[in-house]
Amino acid sequence: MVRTLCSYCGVGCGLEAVPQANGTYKMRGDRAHPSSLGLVCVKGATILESLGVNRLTQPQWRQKLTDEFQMITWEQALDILVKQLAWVRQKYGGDAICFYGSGQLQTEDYYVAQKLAKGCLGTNNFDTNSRMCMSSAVAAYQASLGSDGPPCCYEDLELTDCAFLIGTNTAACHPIVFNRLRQHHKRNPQVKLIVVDPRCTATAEVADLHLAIAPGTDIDLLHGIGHLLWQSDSIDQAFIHHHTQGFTDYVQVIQHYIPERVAQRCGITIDQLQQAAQWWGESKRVLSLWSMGINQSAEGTAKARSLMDLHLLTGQIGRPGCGPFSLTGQPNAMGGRETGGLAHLLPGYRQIENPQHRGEIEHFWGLPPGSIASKSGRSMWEMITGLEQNQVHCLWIVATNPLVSMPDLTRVQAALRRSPFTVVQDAYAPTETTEYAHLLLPAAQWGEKTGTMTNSERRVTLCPQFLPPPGTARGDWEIFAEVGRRLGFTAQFNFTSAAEVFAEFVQLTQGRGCDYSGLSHERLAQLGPITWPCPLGTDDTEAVNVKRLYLDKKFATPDGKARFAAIASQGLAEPPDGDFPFVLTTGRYYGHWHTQTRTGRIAKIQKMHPEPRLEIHPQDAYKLAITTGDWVRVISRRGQVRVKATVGEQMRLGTVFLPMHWGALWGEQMAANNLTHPQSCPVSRQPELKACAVRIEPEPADGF
Ligand SMILES: Nc1nc2c(c(=O)[nH]1)N[C@H]1C(S)=C(S)[C@@H](COP(=O)(O)OP(=O)(O)OC[C@H]3O[C@@H](n4cnc5c(=O)[nH]c(N)nc54)[C@H](O)[C@@H]3O)O[C@H]1N2
Ligand SMILES: Nc1nc2c(c(=O)[nH]1)N[C@H]1C(S)=C(S)[C@@H](COP(=O)(O)OP(=O)(O)OC[C@H]3O[C@@H](n4cnc5c(=O)[nH]c(N)nc54)[C@H](O)[C@@H]3O)O[C@H]1N2
Ligand code: SF4
Ligand SMILES: [Mo]
Repeated sequence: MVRTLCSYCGVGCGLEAVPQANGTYKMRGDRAHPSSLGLVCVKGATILESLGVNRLTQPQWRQKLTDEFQMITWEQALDILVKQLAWVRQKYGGDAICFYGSGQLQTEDYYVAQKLAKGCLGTNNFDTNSRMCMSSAVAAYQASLGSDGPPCCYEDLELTDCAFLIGTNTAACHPIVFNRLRQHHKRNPQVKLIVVDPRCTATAEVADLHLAIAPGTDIDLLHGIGHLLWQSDSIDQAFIHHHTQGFTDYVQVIQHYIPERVAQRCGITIDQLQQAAQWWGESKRVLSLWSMGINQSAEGTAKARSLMDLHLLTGQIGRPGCGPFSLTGQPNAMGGRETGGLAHLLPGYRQIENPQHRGEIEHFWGLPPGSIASKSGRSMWEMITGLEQNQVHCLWIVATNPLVSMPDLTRVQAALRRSPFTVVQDAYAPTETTEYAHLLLPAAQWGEKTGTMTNSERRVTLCPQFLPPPGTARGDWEIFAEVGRRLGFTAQFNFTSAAEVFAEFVQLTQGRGCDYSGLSHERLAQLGPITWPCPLGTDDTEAVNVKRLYLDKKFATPDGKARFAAIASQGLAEPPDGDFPFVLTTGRYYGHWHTQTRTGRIAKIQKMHPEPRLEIHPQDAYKLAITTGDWVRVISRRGQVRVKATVGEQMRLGTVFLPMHWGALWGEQMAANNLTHPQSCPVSRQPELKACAVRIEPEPADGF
């Protein structure tokens, strides 16, 4: 039996792969895994079915996008790639090379990629889909608490007396977190569950209070709650005095958020607002959970910081059962942050633009001073604009499917068509993105390679290989290391196992907030999953598994005090108007995973969600003469989608919803991102994937 981790969502449930008599494996929940206690959802339960179909098994190459792919050997593929990298670097400089990665890479993959890109190739253009996912949370933790790193743990789900869920459909997207919280809520009738979401989701359905706010009005709501807490003196003066800075400026802002105005802007009643504030004020332990409804916004960092403000105002942090807790989307987006997997980061929560941090890393990597470029690299969208302006000459895409998941797909398609050289390193083919590649590299995925992943509660789990990779597929870190050696950096990339890679990475975290230095593959195999911080020398019994950060109320800022943010609300980047009167919001279904490369061919899941539907309120549908099952056309300033409608009260008036899971391979004009725009949060550079203005037209069934 092999103990491992589910490689879908950031809950990070433990799995056991049990060998069967016929040589196959069966998956079941691992009861010994502290994060999930044996529970799994439909995705974890069917994970093995995702591994066999549509795999990319051999490198392929073509000179032009209009040519057919030719099968080639690894030797030929590496030769083409290394020559191209060396040539581009020499002719245009490192900045013309971009890597676009994913929170689905393992820690070892991430680390070797950082060393290759930022260290050896001298380009900080290594960004990932986490830019569209967690970067607002990262920026908010840094600014408010002094460092990235969620301060809470899953045990807090069972200790809270008021759970405040904002911009998260936890029941569908983090099912086992939701399951734990829901059990606690059911068993303890005094425990309050507040859900803030424009839609009445499966999560909102079981809430004691559902605040169906207008999209983009979160800051109004949060400041409105802050205002009421401050007015009624339900604040923790001692905590504010000893452990925070910026309270006066915060009050300057929230004093204007009077209940009448807030209720009107958010589209809720004053009673609902007061109820939320009252429960927050009365509760001893308020735990807030959030994900994309907060992060994917042109004011995403300000939204997340305004939520943290409420925790600082009431001293609801640094104790069991309370705190601001971001739910990480992908299985190893956390490991990605800790290895420096965004364009402004270096390993160990270091910053590119800090000369001391660069120096430390250069020295450790055995590279001359100045090897790491001094400016942050291109964010995900700046890679697209770089292609548009002929500044990007090599784009290497790994473990992500941007031709479905990025905003404004028409523009992304046009940019990729101009790309002189695009490498796609993926486990599957075809995907919407392989259609735009010159070179395809087959990657071994979870179960076919050994590595570690870190979940939302900072728990690191070893995922050992137990299956052979298909065809000639190789582990991602092995591919990066081989390229590094061929570029002449033999000493830097002489790793012979994932355990060696991990052992090197953890040294760079020693003494840092995210201290992994007491961890090794061996220790994880022996003791099972362990949370960070785990400094070198931590003994096996007590200190291993630190559950919460900031219990001493010393934050990671220079003076140890947390920072209030005092930021006024702005609202949506593209508000509805006469031509585009609806707000489209986008998100996920329970069964499917992102762009369906993994879940799209699993019969059970297909049956659950056979097609995308536009969800619309009955009154809006009535005006447009639409009933459930009718075809509709959804049109934004950038593109169109043609899908069937589902009419239902779960939607707010004036807001419609589309899932993000369907790309061009499933049919023409199905992708939600044909409609979305790339306007982003100025701090986190995360795009507002949760809202754009659209109009809706009924469509004859035979269409087009
Ligand atoms: N089944 C499934 N689970 C997944 C994934 C998957 O693909 N499928 N992906 C994983 C990943 S990477 C991620 S990032 C997470 C995402 O997890 P979630 O963030 O929970 O999922 P979403 O459906 O994207 O969006 C959450 C909710 O935000 C609401 N929302 C929209 N606009 C606003 C707003 O202005 N304010 C507020 N308060 N709410 C708003 C939407 O109505 C939606 O219900 O899920 C992870 N888990
Ligand atoms: N409109 C809208 N758009 C969104 C969102 C939204 O809510 N609304 N959410 C955004 C968010 S939060 C996210 S996280 C992104 C997700 O978007 P993507 O990252 O594009 O989605 P995935 O389908 O998970 O793509 C992962 C790819 O990696 C491949 N893969 C799997 N395992 C491995 C491996 O081990 N190695 C390699 N090399 N490849 C592997 C898979 O085959 C697949 O092609 O979408 C973003 N886009
Ligand atoms: S909740 Fe997430 S980690 Fe757990 S089984 Fe489901 S998809 Fe996997
Ligand atoms: Mo995500």
